Amino acid sequence: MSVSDLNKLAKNMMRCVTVIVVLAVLGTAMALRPADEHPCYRSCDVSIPMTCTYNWTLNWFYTLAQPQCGDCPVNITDCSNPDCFPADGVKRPVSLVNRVFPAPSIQICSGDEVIINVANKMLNDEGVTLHWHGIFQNGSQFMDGLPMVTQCPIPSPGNFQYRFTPYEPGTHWFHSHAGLQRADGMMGSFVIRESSRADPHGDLYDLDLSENVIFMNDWHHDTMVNVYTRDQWGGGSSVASILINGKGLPVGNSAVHPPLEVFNVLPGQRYRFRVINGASFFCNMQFSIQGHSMLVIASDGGSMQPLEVDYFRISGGERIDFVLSTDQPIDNYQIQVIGLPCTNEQGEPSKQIAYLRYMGANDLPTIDELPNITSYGNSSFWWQAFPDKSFADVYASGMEADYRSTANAEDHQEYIQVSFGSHINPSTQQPKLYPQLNNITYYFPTSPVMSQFEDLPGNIFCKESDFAPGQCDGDDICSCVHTIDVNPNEVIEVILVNPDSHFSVLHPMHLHGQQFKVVAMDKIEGATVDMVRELVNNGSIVRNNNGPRKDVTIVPNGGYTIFQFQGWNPGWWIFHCHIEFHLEEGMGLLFNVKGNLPSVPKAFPTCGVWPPAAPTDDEGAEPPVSETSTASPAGTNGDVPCRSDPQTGSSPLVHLAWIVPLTFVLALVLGLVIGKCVLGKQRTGSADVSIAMHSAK
Ligand SMILES: *[C@@H]1O[C@H](CO)[C@@H](O)[C@H](O)[C@H]1NC(C)=O
Ligand SMILES: *[C@@H]1O[C@H](CO)[C@@H](O)[C@H](O)[C@H]1NC(C)=O
Ligand SMILES: *[C@@H]1O[C@H](CO)[C@@H](O)[C@H](O)[C@H]1NC(C)=O
Ligand SMILES: *[C@@H]1O[C@H](CO)[C@@H](O)[C@H](O)[C@H]1NC(C)=O
Ligand SMILES: *[C@@H]1O[C@H](CO)[C@@H](O)[C@H](O)[C@H]1NC(C)=O
Ligand SMILES: *[C@@H]1O[C@H](CO)[C@@H](O)[C@H](O)[C@H]1NC(C)=O
Ligand SMILES: *[C@@H]1O[C@H](CO)[C@@H](O)[C@H](O)[C@H]1NC(C)=O
Ligand SMILES: [Cu+2]
Repeated sequence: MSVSDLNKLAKNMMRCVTVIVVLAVLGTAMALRPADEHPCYRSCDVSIPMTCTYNWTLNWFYTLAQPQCGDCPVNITDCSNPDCFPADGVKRPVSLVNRVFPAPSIQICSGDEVIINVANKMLNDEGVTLHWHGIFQNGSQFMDGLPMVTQCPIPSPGNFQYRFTPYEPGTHWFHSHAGLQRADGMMGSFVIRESSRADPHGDLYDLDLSENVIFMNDWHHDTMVNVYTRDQWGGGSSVASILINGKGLPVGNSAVHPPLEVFNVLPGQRYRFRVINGASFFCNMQFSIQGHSMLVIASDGGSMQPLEVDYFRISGGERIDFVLSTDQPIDNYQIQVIGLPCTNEQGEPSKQIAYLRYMGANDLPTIDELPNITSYGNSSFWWQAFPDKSFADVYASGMEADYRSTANAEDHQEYIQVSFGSHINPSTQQPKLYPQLNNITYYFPTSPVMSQFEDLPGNIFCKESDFAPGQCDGDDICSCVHTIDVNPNEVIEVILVNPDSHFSVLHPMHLHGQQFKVVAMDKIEGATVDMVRELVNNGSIVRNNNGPRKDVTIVPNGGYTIFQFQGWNPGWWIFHCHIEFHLEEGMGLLFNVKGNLPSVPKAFPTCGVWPPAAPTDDEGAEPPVSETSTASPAGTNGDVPCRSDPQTGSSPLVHLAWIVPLTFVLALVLGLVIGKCVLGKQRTGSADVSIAMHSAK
């Protein structure tokens, strides 16, 4: 052996020692990992796909339950007792997953298999389905969780297993899609991470922690069925308050002080925050943080060109991810949320605050009532998400120049009027406003159309063209299982028109099964379908082919929104308003994307009417071609380990849940390194990088 060989060997030995030391440190940390973090919450830089199992029980429960809540909210300590849900300090029944709100968060890496075992134990025999909002279900179409479209409601008592492998990174969420249950608490966050190498914004943030999810929702002091029936037949409804991660102060009751949500941060870091608006009412929300600007990097899982803003507006169903630099003086800062245009019982905009607390700041102040929060801008423009940015800035901001479609090569255009139609209510003989699409009230089929198509009479389906012009514009209500066919892989351009400029309601429209690309959006004087058609046809509307990829979009009240998607994912995918009453009253339709569906899972539950309806000629829709297809897409991440990891902090042990699989991988790396050491071969720098992998900045 030459001297230089000896030097190499010594260097290699040093590397081996370093790896062993790192493994020892990680092993210790692993032993300290809190038991309540799911093992699937981990760094996705070195990711071997995992199977992530969650056992969930769905129950009716109660805010400030006894004995769980003890003296809460009088004694704040008691409010953090296990199973205590203080909400905004007002007692009411709630329907929850595992008795927590928001529901347990799912935090996985792209390509993990997710298994959710659901036990429905709702006492009043309510059927349930859970929908995974933002997840395409490509290859697992039957898991979309839509009652009477993809599955039968899970009976109570009853069990169902959701099983799918999602590849779409981003901030997503899940919620009951049956009846009005979501508003009573059955919802939570679903975060899919990818390796920082795969994330186009991976170098813009240092920390991406499970605790930095901000789940917001409107909150009512009664069950949603009571709120709804009162609205329909008793008169009036309002939003009592807003919750941030299930916490908040009530309005107008300074005697009650339930705890507010606190996000603890270290100075000098760049945190990725993930905001979800889980609203059930028409509660767009304005979001801002005192003293801080935010760098918006993604919405609904689609990456955007980074956009620095002081505040943003987010509608029900939407998600916005931003990077927060903790570069301000050490202090407590209010995170301020105000509902647009949802108002509380006092007729004021609903609002809430949480705290951003720098480590080392003074104790949080106790406040008796919520501060006044300014709602910025002219209410005519509340549909704009980023009002201090020009429309062109935002809608030119998608990261992919083209989302699986060629520029402007729309094979197929559909105009959809999103509006309230005035029709005679058959039970009162009085005119009433019905939320509709193309003047049609959607109703759900009587058996799941995807798994029991042959059990459905063909005459329940319809298309807009089945009606004479004006037929659905009068006293009578047109209603059916409204469908629009999409041919395999065709690009479809949807032009949404909302003529209701006289209502302040902004409908957040959500598509299941894929993302779309928003290419244009504006408010115009006297918007009608005919007028927008003329503008489209005479070339006055400029489409933006770099529009963001999203799964929820607002339609301005008195305006239009244009989006495109491609029929690459076969299935029956609902497109609906995310305001809960509006969907239940019929503001939805099904896109029937033709193509080969996987075969129906063995022994999949069935349901329907009895006696069965006599089969009629199929007027509205074609049965999907059924073909066995079990292939799942190959993972694209996890093949190259080793690089600075923005997802994990160095200090709080809470964030070390990823260590189990990581240790396994590092053990493999160690094996390799030792092998190389023993063989005396020179290595390149890659082993060093793996050591640097979790170093926090
Ligand atoms: C879920 O429940 C099954 C059956 O009771 C049990 O075997 C499994 O360990 C549970 N898994 C988790 C993650 O709790
Ligand atoms: C609050 O409750 C905790 C435990 O239930 C108790 O130890 C503490 O003394 C109480 N604090 C006050 C101010 O009563
Ligand atoms: C909010 O504004 C109103 C009217 O401008 C004022 O009366 C009230 O005191 C303010 N509340 C707070 C908490 O500042
Ligand atoms: C808000 O904008 C509308 C439409 O441009 C305009 O008519 C109205 O005057 C504005 N209101 C205020 C208070 O500026
Ligand atoms: C739908 O309503 C609009 C007006 O809101 C009307 O112009 C149109 O003819 C209606 N369509 C049908 C099919 O009734
Ligand atoms: C397109 O149609 C609109 C509405 O009729 C009209 O105002 C506009 O001038 C037309 N533009 C062109 C380029 O023809
Ligand atoms: C959908 O799944 C199929 C089959 O598993 C796969 O080939 C295809 O790439 C997937 N499509 C997308 C867009 O992920
Ligand atoms: Cu709506």
